[in-house]
Parts: sequence; C-alpha cells; structure tokens
Amino acid sequence: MPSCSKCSQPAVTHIRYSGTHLCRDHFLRFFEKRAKMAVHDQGKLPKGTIAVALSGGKDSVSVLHFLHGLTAHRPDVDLVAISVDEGIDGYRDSALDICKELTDQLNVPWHVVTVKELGGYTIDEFSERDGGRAPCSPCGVFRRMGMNQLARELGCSAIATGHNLDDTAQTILMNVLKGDSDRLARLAPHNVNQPVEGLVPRLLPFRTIPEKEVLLYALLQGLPLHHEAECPYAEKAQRFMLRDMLLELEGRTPGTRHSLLRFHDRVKPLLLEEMGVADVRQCPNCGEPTSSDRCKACDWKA
Ligand code: Q46
Ligand code: ZN
Ligand code: ZN
Repeated sequence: MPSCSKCSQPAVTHIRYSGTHLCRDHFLRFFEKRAKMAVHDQGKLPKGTIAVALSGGKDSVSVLHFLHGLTAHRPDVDLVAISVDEGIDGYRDSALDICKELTDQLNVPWHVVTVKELGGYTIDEFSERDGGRAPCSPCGVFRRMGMNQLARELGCSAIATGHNLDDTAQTILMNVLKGDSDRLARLAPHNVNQPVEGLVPRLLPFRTIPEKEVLLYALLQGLPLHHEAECPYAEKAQRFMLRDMLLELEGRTPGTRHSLLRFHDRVKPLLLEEMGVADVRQCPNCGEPTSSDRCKACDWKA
C-alpha cells in the first residue's frame, strides 16, 4: 500500500471515488467529518435522550461508538441503546452478546424487545406461516415498530441508526423499482426538528459513507462486532440482489451510490410537497402511526 496522500504515514485504504490513499489518522478524520456533517444536515443532535438502534453488526456498533464520542462533552444529551430480537435461530443470539459487551463497555443503558412480543410470532415462525418465504417484510415492519415503540416509551428525541451509503442507495433503488413514491417521500433521514406525531425521527450519521469504510472504521477502533454469516434469509431477499447489482454498477461507474442519494435528496422535498405529511394517522387497532387504515404490523398479526 503506498503512503498517505496527506502525510508520509503508510496508507490503510484507497478511496477510489476520490482517488486518495489515507493513513489511519487521516481516514478516521475523513470518516468522522462526513458523519458530523450528516448529523448537521439532518438538523443537528437534539437535546435529551437519543436512542441508538443496536444490532451488533459493524454499522450499529460503529454508530454507537461515534455518537458516544460526539456526546462525551454534551451534558444535555444521553444515549440509550435499543435492539429488536427478531427470533432468527442461530443468527441473532450471538449478535445480542456483542450488544451486551459494547453497552457494558461504554456504560450505555440497553433495552431489547422481541418480535414475538410485538407480533405474536418469531420471524422464523412468520416464515413458516408464509410457506418458507423470506420473512423480510414482517421483519422490517416489526423492527421499525419495535424501535419506534421503545424509543417513544423511553422519551427519546431521535433514533440513530447505522445505515451506510450502500444500505441507503439500496433502499432508494428498491422503492424506485416498486414505484413506491409514498415510501420514497417518507424515507429516513428525517429532520429531527420537524417530528411527525407518534414517529420518533431517524438520524443516519453514516448515510454518505460506503459500507466498506464503516467496516474499516469498526476494525480500526477495535470494536466488538458480530462476524457471523449473514441472516439465513438474506439469500432470498430482494435487497441482497440489489446490493450485488449496485456494487457491480459502482465498480463500472464509481459514484453511482452517491448519485442515487443526491437524486433522492432532490426528489424527496418535491414528493413531500405533493403528498403532504399530514395524512399520517393512528392505527385504530394498536395506536401506532400509519398512512393507511390499518398499520402493516396489524396486517401481519391478523
Ligand atoms: S434480518 Fe430480516 Fe434482513 Fe433477515 S429476515 Fe430479511 S430483513 S434478511 S436485513
Ligand atoms: Zn495521513
Ligand atoms: Zn396497528
């Protein structure tokens, strides 16, 4: 590896889309600068308690570590970690051990809710009920619901998640392909200063940072992280097909993921203006916010 483009130290990485080689210190500075800028662009860190969605993977342990450092001198901000245990045999348990280890290390309170408590079935059971199909729809629905409920009960002003550039670009593309302009308009990040009734706004500090760089950050910081293979349902999930597609496109045309993000940033305000945010109402069944007559979680429970 050649030396750093900014100093004489050996480089630890090559940032292809900017054409620079960076040493450990310059990489960490470059990484945190973009994460701070994303927080700033999303309305700055709100006062009070911020929930950090923690799964034990590289993204979530990194975002907890980053925010722990960022709030160390902010007596007006507290962190709390929240996790949803989906009930996926052989996959989630070891990840929860990592969550325990890191929250103990950082002295951050940690709360867990299970999909079984929320929806009456584990994600494995939802898959069985659905003829063995990938249970990603109920998984996403109950994860969002669990995070929102926990954060609301804990009085949190925002939920920070570790979503990186690759995740964000995949979600945008997935909703474009489904033609779901409603979801596109409501996708996180939200402006933490303009919350929607019943919905705790999402903060995505790493949304402009590629997945590979988040992994490097976690490794360079020596964070405990879940190395298990992917979720056993990942192979069947559309998201993972899009991940491979996007990586191929990125290989041919570096900057593709950033372009998708910029596209969404420009289109989102236009969609919101056209649809309005006011039609979020309470589900008559469970009281959770929804844009339809009944929320998706209640549909799955039925
Ligand atoms: S955890 Fe859940 Fe993912 Fe597994 S069941 Fe699908 S959505 S693949 S990110
Ligand atoms: Zn350097
Ligand atoms: Zn409901």
